[in-house]
Amino acid sequence: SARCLPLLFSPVLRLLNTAAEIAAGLLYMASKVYDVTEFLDEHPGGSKIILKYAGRDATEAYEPIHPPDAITTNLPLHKHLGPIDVATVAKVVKEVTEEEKKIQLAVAARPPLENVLNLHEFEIIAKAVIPEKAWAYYSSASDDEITIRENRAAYQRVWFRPRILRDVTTVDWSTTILGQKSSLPVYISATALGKLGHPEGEITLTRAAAKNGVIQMIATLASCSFDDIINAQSNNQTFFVQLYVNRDRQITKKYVQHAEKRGVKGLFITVDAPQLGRREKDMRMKQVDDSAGAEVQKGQKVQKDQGVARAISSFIDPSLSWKDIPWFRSITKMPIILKGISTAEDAILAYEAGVQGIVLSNHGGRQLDTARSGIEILVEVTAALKARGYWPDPKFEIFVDGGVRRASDVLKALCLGAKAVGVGRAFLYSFCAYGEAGVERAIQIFRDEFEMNMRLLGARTVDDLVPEMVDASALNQHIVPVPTDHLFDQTYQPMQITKLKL
Ligand code: 173
Repeated sequence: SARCLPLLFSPVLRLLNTAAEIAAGLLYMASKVYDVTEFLDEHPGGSKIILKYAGRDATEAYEPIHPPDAITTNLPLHKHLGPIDVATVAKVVKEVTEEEKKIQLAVAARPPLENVLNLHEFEIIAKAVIPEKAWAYYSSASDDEITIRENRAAYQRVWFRPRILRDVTTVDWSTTILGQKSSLPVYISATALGKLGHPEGEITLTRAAAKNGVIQMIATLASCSFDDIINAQSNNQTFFVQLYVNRDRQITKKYVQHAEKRGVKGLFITVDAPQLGRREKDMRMKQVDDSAGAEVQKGQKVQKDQGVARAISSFIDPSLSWKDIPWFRSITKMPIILKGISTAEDAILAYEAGVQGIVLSNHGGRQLDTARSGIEILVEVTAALKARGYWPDPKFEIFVDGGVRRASDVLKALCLGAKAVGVGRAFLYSFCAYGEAGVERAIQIFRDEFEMNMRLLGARTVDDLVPEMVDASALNQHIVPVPTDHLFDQTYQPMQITKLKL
């Protein structure tokens, strides 16, 4: 089993390093020693935490919050110093921090799960029970965070045109996504680093999804390893996988082919993140964490502006282009879906490239700020594809994500031509707040909302959801006043200005 330690006084290290280097940070993990001296300021979680464990066993602190391959992808091989006898390494005496005490109180103060009536509420509860750093990473969006707010506002510029007297005794919102059965026209979208917010991480999604016939998209940078998630499979549940394309295509090929071999039914290639957006809440948190500064780093030129996500994203290949699509087609038979399309022009190119679908998405507002919302893009995309005779085409599915908190949001997207909708943060917050049970509750809330809204809309099945059921004429007018979104406004955290040392 894994043991991980940053190292101060191990005999092995003393042979290999000067005292200064050792003080700077040698990590022991999985019974191995790593020299992380030069990595200190790149560390997404700040240097202080590494220095705290330097020279000691860091396994327990490290494992929950890092993707399984974080070390191998981020630390050059020559910094992997070798194996160590764990018995010779000092343990860190774990004291309960102020933050941990606060979290324990907040966990005890959570409302009973049945009191949670909507997906917004998971967010406010999650904020109270997860470390500040996790909240900063999950909740952050890029630049001025205009797009993340627009993702909510856009749904409010779409109004329903409900039909009546249609015998809605039974309504059925189940569907198929890429040919796979789904009990909801919603899939769990990829979000990274689930163990930052809950000790079990993304596997909570897996278990809840299995029990409820929901499809989970596994993130390349999930905290739980890909195989741990697949191994938890039950009820013959369906998985998709989200892919960040590595500069080293052999790594990507291996990952994709392994996913296919393990039965994954769709490859969602992220195409909107050649570089990660600036998420200042995430970056700010690291400033706070590093405010004491690492003595050994004084005077050194170091990159200080990396948040949690950016610091582990350097493997992502910014050279990815349309020319790569045939290669993906050649290495897998899984349906290929491009995740992060923002214009009709690119939707047409995607169709012509022969992929099986697209996700109209702005990456939860975390990439290009003031990029438009998926629901707005949907209208121009379906019109452009139709005009060329490309769509409707059962072999080309259009998905939307970003800002979805209600079944009514989903129904609007389906009316406008989406096959299904991705929900990322809302499910993430549901497991941060209550673990697996929270995810089940979130799914139950969706079911209740679908039942009511479909009855009121006069749609018995998803096939009844047509463009005539919505008025989307204001969707691309960005100055239309929208009704106050009270729940979102209460959960949304305004950004903060850096502190003056007065
Ligand atoms: O949005 C993200 O945070 C994200 O996609 C990501 C990318 C690289 C590393 C971690 C997360």
